Amino acid sequence: MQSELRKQLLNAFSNADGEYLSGQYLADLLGCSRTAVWKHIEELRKEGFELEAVRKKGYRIIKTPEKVTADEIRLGLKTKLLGSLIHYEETVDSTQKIAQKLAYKGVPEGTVIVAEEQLKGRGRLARNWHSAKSTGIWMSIILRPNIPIPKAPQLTLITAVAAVQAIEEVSGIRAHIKWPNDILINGKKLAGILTELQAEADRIFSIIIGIGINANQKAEDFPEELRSIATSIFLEKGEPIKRAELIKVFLSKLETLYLLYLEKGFHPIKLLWESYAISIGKQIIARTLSGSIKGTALGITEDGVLIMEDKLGEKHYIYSADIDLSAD
Ligand code: BT5
Repeated sequence: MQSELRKQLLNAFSNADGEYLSGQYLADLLGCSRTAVWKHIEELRKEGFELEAVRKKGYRIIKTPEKVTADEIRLGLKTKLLGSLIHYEETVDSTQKIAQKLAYKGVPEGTVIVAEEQLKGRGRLARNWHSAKSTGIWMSIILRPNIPIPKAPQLTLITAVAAVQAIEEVSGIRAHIKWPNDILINGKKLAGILTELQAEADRIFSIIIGIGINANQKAEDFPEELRSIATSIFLEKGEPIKRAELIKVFLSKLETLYLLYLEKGFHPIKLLWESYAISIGKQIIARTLSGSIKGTALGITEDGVLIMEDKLGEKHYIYSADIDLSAD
């Protein structure tokens, strides 16, 4: 966790927009000594920030590290709710696991857990999520919406819209959503979402949204078995992106959509979601835990449930499944 002082210091640097800030100015702003300011500056340098110190002028940030530390995300973050607390670790088993523990402890809504590397990143149904070091975004977000339990899967669709919007803004790449939780580009998986619930009786305690976005992987960073089905922004665009930048834009998009959802319900999200979806109108196979259904994807309901029609004209409502788009 980061200190309040560090947050203020980084806010000051992001507001200064590359201008120098004097040691005295920062000391007054933070209500601490100039030596304490200097200590914080040294900490930032250890994290990989390059700070220039010029006599009589002060400090300015000239380069930020290609890391996803709390400080790096905090610098210029425009959200109010998401990222109010940022928990960063270099290596974890799974950010979801840490989020579960923190959520039980009662950390504030909007707490973000992010890591450079996951050793046991997980997908749905206990599948693995490959999370190589410092290549992608491996992150969990704790939310506490006051909604009935059956509506919780809507958060997956909201997150997917935010991810597509953020990826497009940062990289120029227009990805698509495959219901419910896949972000695809040219048929390959660029990102995945895992929404987990902590609930008791009929009350949601917290919803933990996990998102993995492949950012800067080269082909050889993926294990053999994923190379034909996974891709990264780097592989699609030919140049790397700053992961912290993508996180900031993503959190900001997610916050806007989440607040819209709390105020107006799922309908406005549904319309956005449909504009990014690829499965609609196509022949698909939905593999559910109780068997497979083949048919045409007609769309989603006002609640985000997938509607399919089989060849006998019978409609099916799919709450949870893996979708195969390659059915004929
Ligand atoms: C997902 O599951 O797509 C959800 C992925 C969520 C990952 C995030 S990272 C932060 C947070 N912490 C965690 O531990 N998890 C979340 P699913 O729809 O079940 O897809 C899993 C399948 O995607 C695997 O069986 C592989 O086929 C494939 N896959 C695994 N790693 C991948 C990667 N890095 N890129 C693309 N595909 C991958």
